[in-house]
Amino acid sequence: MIGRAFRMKLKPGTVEEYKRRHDEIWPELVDLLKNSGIYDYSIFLDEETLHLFAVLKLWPDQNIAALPEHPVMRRWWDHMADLMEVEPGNRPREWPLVQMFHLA
Ligand code: RM4
Repeated sequence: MIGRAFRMKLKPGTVEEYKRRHDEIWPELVDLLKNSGIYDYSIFLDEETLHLFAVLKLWPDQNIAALPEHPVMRRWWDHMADLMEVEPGNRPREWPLVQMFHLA
């Protein structure tokens, strides 16, 4: 198993809408993420700081590096940009997280 984790950040007052949009995630985005080699993907919220912690498990032949170029990914990022801290071009700001422990 290959793991990857990173932090993102919500804008104030967006928690419910962020959850709602992910509850209605587009089927074509689910297909894209799975076809990119992600087989398990969770996002956790720290309600105090509005930091989001994304934790991914990847197949060895994963290709998530290509995701930022994909039109569906870009459309989703445009769709989410009003809720999240983003870079120019609407990719969410991401801060890498370092794994300190793993129990399997
Ligand atoms: C997040 C953000 C991430 C995406 C997930 C599904 O809010 O847009 O980039 O991987 O949604």
